[in-house]
Amino acid sequence: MRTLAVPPAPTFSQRGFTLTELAVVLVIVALLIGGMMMPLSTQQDIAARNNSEKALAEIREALIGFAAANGRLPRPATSATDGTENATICATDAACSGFIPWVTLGTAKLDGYGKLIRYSVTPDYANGTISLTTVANRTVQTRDVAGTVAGLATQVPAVIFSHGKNRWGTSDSGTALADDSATNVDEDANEAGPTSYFSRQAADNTVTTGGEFDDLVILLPANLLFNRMISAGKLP
Ligand SMILES: [Ca+2]
Ligand SMILES: [Ca+2]
Repeated sequence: MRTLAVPPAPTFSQRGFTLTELAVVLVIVALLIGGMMMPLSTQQDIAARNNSEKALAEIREALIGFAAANGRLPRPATSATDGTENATICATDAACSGFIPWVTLGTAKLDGYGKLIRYSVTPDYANGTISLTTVANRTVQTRDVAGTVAGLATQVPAVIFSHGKNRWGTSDSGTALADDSATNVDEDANEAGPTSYFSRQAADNTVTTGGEFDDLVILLPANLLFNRMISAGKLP
């Protein structure tokens, strides 16, 4: 009769973590969390910028749709808290520069930073029916690599823009946000309008020519607007 040899029971050393080992683990965990937190804020900035760009593009489409239906562009919102189109005819360029009429258009009111989206439209494009000879007067400028101002587009019917994350803007409740800079002259120009705007490379450095800049500016070109209005049968 064979007997099976019973292997000896394994022995374990009853040993826990030393304080040094725990400290090392905690340091590693802290480093991992720190490493994840940094990109998280960067990711939020990227998401806010993407959301702003998306909102501006959708508004441009809605503006074209409004013109295709009405033969003209809408005037800006009545106020920061009333998103219906201003019922009063724009008597000046400044009167046709304000906030997007989000209720009339059925679009977003705010950019990715919770600020009201801005809108400036040539009065002749918003007060009456547009024709192929209606002259637009909004201008968009940029800066070349040397910082010199260069024309980007002239005779633009409308400009749609976000003040970006920093400096200027208006909150959802209608509170004006601080400029906070004496060097951001291109952003100051966007705030002031009413006919000339800047669209350029973002910069954090205050000594950059034109100053710090994080605004997002898109324009509605006349040719695009005409093309879509012709397709809709609103222009000959
Ligand atoms: Ca800004
Ligand atoms: Ca300023």
